[in-house]
Amino acid sequence: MPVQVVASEAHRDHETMEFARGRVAPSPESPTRATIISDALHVAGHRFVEPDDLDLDLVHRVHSAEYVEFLRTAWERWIAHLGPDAAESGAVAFTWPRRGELSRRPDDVVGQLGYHSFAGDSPIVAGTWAAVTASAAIAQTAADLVVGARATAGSGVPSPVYALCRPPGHHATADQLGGYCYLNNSAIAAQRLLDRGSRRVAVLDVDYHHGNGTQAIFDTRDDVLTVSIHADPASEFPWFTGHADEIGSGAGAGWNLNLPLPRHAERAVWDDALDTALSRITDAASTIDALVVALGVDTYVDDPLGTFPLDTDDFSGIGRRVAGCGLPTVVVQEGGYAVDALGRNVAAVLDGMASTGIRTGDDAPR
Ligand code: OKP
Ligand code: ZN
Repeated sequence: MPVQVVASEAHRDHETMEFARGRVAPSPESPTRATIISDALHVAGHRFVEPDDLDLDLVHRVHSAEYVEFLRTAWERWIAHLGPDAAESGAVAFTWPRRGELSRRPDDVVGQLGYHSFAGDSPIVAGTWAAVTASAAIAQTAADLVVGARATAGSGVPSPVYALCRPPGHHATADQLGGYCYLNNSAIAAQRLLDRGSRRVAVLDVDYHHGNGTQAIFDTRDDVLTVSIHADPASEFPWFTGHADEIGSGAGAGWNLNLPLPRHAERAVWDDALDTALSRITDAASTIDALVVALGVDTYVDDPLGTFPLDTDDFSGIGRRVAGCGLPTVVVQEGGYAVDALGRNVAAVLDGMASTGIRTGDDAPR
């Protein structure tokens, strides 16, 4: 059964360099990633849809206005401040606020880059604003399509909608970029589902890395359950959060679940974590009525950034098990850097989801 895929070409000119593993090199978060996924999903016969215009009010419900304005203007301010030679690196920070000290927002773009980032791996280049707003618009549109399908599906569960987001978003907090993420597409999808009538949404983050941004954005809220399965931050990016004792705070206490796993965890261990995550989401007491899957496939055995052992069949299994929740679902693309396998791994997840026989009112047998 074909799945609706929301995609756009507007990410193309967001292409960055990264200082990592001892050298400056093209970022693994490349335009090619989206092309490879798109090609595989075209071949699989899925239905492509262009995103609607981005609703900036929606973005402001999960990001600060000054951060969004910073993202919009940082590139031109960087070049104006440092001259055309500064184009080569892209706009990137090398000074960050110090722990435990007051951190006032600076006036100059160089200082604001430190204020609005937590990692130096995500430069802002000429094409960044167009790319990040298109990526967020894709998440927004996918949520709208799921809501629209639910309205027409009657008692049936609508088919999942896939948001081919690039760059990814789950590391971006309300006012900081990092980990190749600028706007938090998964949080934007979750907020959209709430704004369109969901009472409580779960975000299930299966990327290899902790979804720190999504956790932070919804930390004090009980209308979004955030769940993340990831490599233990004691030895993996994003390093400082993602531990099991982070459960949310204030009204949000009990509404965050972290399932950190050791590097090189076995498939059975990962599977158990998914069971734990899905039980928490489908627990009647959770009253979840819609799901966002933050889909990183950097858990793949050959991923250059990961150490987990999942293979392409495991990804269809994930799709099947997630669909077994029976919830209206938006799948938002996060990481995945083994470009040769990226297309088939994403296609496998959608295939697994679509094979469970859950139908909308439209295509249900009558
Ligand atoms: C993004 B996503 C710096 C390395 C930084 C960042 C990894 C970001 C992963 N030396 N690497 O969760 O797939
Ligand atoms: Zn990742």
